[in-house]
Amino acid sequence: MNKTQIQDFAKRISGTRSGPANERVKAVVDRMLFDLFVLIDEMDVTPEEFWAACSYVTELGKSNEIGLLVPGLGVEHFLDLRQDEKERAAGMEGGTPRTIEGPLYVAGAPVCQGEARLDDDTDDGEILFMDGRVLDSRGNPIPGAQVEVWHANSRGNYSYFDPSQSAFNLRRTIIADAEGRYRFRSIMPSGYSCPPDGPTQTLLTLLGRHGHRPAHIHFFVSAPGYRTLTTQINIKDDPYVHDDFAFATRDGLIPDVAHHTEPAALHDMGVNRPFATITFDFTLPAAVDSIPGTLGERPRAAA
Ligand code: MBD
Ligand code: FE
Repeated sequence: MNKTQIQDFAKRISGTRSGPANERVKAVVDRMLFDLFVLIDEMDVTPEEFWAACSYVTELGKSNEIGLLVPGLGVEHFLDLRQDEKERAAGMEGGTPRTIEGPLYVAGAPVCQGEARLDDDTDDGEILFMDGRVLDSRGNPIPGAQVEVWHANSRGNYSYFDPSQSAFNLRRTIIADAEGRYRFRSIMPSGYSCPPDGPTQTLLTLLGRHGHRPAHIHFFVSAPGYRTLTTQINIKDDPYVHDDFAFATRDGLIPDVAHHTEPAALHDMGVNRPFATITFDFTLPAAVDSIPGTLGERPRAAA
């Protein structure tokens, strides 16, 4: 089609109104429709293809997988890149890199002081001890900082979404001690894979892609006066550590993992099987007026 024909029709749609509008929504939808018309035209999308795409979106919503396809297509990481850029422009310096939240956070996990045990003692995965400090950008500890942590079990599944796990298994909020220190005992997570029969994996397969994430642990780290950090660490030995379907791996988020088997080490930690340790410090940039310092709003599960 000729471009003016597309433009004219798009203009007719955007010019149609019979009452007050939300101007922001209207501007985005007007633009989206024009871009969609151009795409359909230039790529010669057939009606069959178009209606198949509509069925796909319906299925995606019904399966509650929108939050899974968004990271899978790199859109959630793209939002991170834009947020990084905004913060750079506002002069917000340094700090632990952010990376995506993903769709599996659940609000309301038990709050613990200084340390926590995350697992309910039913998972025979490798025992994991993780510790570290929450620091400001000068390297000073932030006492009382809040470290929310959540991760998958040794089969790659998250409590709440996996009803076979106990409530808030592998989810806690830890309040850092007077030295800004947090520590927890848990079990080593496994990587996550998209449901093999779900719409996200269906599209990934059509794109010639897998739907696997490396093993990882999620965090929200916050303290008054600092910008809330959403991040994850990745488990170094995982074969997918640099091949994440959600594009969330970043430099600075792959700490060393030490594996301990010596009887004396087991004795010291009060455990009866080999364990791993990870030490990781979080650095929070100071809040600035022009950038929201708290967690951005999005739909989140709450138990
Ligand atoms: C996850 O565990 C996750 O963190 C993301 C981003 C997507 C799917 C599963
Ligand atoms: Fe995850």
